[in-house]
Amino acid sequence: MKQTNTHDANHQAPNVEWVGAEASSGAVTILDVADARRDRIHFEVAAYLAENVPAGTVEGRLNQIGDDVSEIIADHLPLGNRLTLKGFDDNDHGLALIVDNIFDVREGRLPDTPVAGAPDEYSGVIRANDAVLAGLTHMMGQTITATGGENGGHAFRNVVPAIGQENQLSSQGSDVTFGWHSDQFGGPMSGASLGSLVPDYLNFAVLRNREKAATKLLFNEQVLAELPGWVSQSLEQPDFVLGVPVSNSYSVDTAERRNMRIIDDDCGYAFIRYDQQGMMKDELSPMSLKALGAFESVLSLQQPSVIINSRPGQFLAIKQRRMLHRRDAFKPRQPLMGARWLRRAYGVICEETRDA
Ligand SMILES: O=C(O)CCC(=O)C(=O)O
Ligand SMILES: [Fe+2]
Repeated sequence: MKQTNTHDANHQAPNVEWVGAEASSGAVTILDVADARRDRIHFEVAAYLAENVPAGTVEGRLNQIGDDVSEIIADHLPLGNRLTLKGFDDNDHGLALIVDNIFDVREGRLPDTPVAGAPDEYSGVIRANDAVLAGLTHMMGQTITATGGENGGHAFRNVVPAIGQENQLSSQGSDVTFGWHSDQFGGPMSGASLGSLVPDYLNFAVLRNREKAATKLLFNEQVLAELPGWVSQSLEQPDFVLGVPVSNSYSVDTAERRNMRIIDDDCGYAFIRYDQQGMMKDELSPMSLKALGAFESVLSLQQPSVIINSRPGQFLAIKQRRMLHRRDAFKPRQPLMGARWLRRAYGVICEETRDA
């Protein structure tokens, strides 16, 4: 049974499709926030920002802002919601969390979707939404992380159909399917050790999505259950080479990227380090190549575990150590100033990846 908090539910249920029903049992938690609570949160966050960060980006003081805004949010959410957010990381069965109706996405206030590049700093409603995104992640125990070689070092990434990148296999593409992958960095994350390169959480603020382009999730346990033993054994060897994601500017030539395990024990879970487009196959041993091929044919047969047809105003947090994700090709809405727009922030939480 999915857990749905109906306490404040004056909105239609978020659009979540359960495909691999068995694997998804209890995996997605959905909270819904009443308009009045959302409005009070945004009113207070705007006042907080006006006083504490009168100008400039919220990124410079994100830790402080995340802590402070998490308290503002906590003041206005029912106890049940607060406990769900706080306990989510410890809930082994919970893989994705949706908070409906938490961002301010009124069309008159949102700027145009930044399909041609974004300003270095936002003002107004985007700043407030970013602060709320940070506050929610802090309530969940996360610290937002960024890396110099990805997204210009910015903590918030605009996931938009960018002009000129239509065919790019990245979060800013659109015409092509961005296949199953887990996000990883080509270089060190702030607040985390180099060894892992894996942000624990992907967090999204959904600002626009009239295209209804879905975020599809494939739970690792669903994939691993389908793999023959020899394939998983081989994928657990540090024999694979993972290219640098298109959106990163790091070099592939680091020991970390050249001696990768596709299946890895990461903070007590079997993590799948994989990018359909990013695997480098030239240097692999015949055995590794064969195992990778077998893995990819299993992947190609999988239905998503869950399809999230995210709606504007939603917060979506996914435990990316526990799943792969993808976004299929879609047609951006014209004019592009109203096209799909998510703000994404990576979060770290796992002790092993924190700075020692
Ligand atoms: O656009 C989406 O739904 C997800 C894109 C993606 O893979 C990411 O932002 O990491
Ligand atoms: Fe991704």
